[in-house]
Amino acid sequence: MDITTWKKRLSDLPLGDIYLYQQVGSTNQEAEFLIEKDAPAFSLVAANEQTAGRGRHGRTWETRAGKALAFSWILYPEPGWIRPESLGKLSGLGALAVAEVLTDKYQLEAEIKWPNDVLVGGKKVSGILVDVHWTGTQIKDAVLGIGINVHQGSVPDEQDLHFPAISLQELAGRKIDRLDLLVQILESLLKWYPKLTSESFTAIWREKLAYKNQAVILTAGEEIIDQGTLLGISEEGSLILLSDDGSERLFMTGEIQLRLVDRS
Ligand code: BT5
Repeated sequence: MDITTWKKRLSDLPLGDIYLYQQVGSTNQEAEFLIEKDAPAFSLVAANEQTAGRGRHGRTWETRAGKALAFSWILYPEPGWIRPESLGKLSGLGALAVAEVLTDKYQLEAEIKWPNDVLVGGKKVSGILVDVHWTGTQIKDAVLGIGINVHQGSVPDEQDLHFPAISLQELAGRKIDRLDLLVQILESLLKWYPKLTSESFTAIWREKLAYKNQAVILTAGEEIIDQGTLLGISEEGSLILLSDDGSERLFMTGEIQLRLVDRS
């Protein structure tokens, strides 16, 4: 990562401050430190390598040097798009921006595996991690972290994965420029963020939802929470499941993991 070139190009976008690192523990963690030092809204934190990249619920996310994109976007409640009831949509925002770019710019059929993964051909190419910080019952800030496997060699060894993964380069069959990809995704984030509470946002998110009308299992850790047919996403971003007992249920992001039922 040539920090000078990256900074110059990224400065054309309406972001806050731009923080670029050759190596950090986690860009989401770094964003938290920068928020404490009053980093402005829409600041970007990106790294060439993460040594302690974070997934959800204490899991890890691998970002090998020079192979992937790992970045975090700093958001504050003003000017009013993030509210407690729209927080469930922030993972969707990240996933939607990545999926939209993969489809529009790289001609790939990208799908969103609720709540936070982007899949192509059933394999994970990107993961999203949203960290929200509160002051009492008020949202103080939110950090939207996005990791994307870009080049060959970015995908962790199979034994370290719970779910099959792939790189964008393997999918696209051509060389990918990480800076172009980052700019494209930021443009999509900037476009969709003001529409977070609009119906058009939910509509396109639903359109890109993986496993629609398929049999799925919802788990939390080792525990099966529910099983049924995935119907869609509610206006607030909850998953709608037609449970096998016939009732329709809503699930908020929380600890929940989703997988297809293997009918083979
Ligand atoms: C995620 O968690 O998918 C969220 C990943 C978010 C990463 C970004 S990078 C920038 C920002 N800074 C951070 O520190 N994090 C964010 P989850 O659904 O919990 O998936 C984690 C699981 O994915 C792990 O337990 C591994 O099995 C697998 N995994 C780890 N690294 C991977 C990779 N590079 N590609 C695909 N799967 C991976």
